[in-house]
Amino acid sequence: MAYTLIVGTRNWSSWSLRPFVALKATGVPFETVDIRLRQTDHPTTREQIFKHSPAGRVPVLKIEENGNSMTVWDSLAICETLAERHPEAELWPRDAAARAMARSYACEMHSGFPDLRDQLSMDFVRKLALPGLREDTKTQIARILEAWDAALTACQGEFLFGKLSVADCMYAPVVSRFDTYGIAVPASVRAYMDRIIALPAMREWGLAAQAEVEAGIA
Ligand SMILES: N[C@@H](CCC(=O)N[C@@H](CS)C(=O)NCC(=O)O)C(=O)O
Repeated sequence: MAYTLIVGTRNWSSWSLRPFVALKATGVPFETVDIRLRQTDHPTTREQIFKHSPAGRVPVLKIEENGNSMTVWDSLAICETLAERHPEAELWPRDAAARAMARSYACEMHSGFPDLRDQLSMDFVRKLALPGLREDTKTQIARILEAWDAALTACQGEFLFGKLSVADCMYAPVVSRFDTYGIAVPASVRAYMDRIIALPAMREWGLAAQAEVEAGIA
């Protein structure tokens, strides 16, 4: 069995970061293929991504197994597939009620917060000035802080649902964004953010993102 994760420019690709953190949590070795986003010269970003996925977006996970090749695209589909294939990693909580809640958190992130994404785009290694926020962006930030606080208070664990789960993976880029733009957060949330930032997967991602910045491609 061999995994290859196709990711976008590390400094920017918030969607790619999610399954990277999940894949690291499984402990299974994997290769990465980096595709430069926002590349308009030949070959364009789109052309490169289409070599790997019919959806034309990263992340993409390729699984080679028993002579067969399988392609999974979309961050949440990849995280779900990893959770199913590696139950020992407990990427979803064991308890059914907690699992339903963690799924709600992951899906709320996956399908929501458009203004936050638009105004506070991920720039993994930089610290940037907070732009003037729209009311919708402020509401979305408040909702995320409320959701994190509720889960951390209920579970009293290191991560949203105790052990690192897909919910944390889905929110890892939001942690990075809050850090980049210096969003004011309560102490309990700050401690949670620091634990996410300290994950080896985040550090490894950060080194690759830093290299991109130094190379002038991000
Ligand atoms: N909902 C998708 C979104 C994926 C997505 O939008 N990826 C961006 C990069 S972060 C992309 O591939 N953009 C293609 C491009 O820039 O041409 C997911 O969860 O994976």
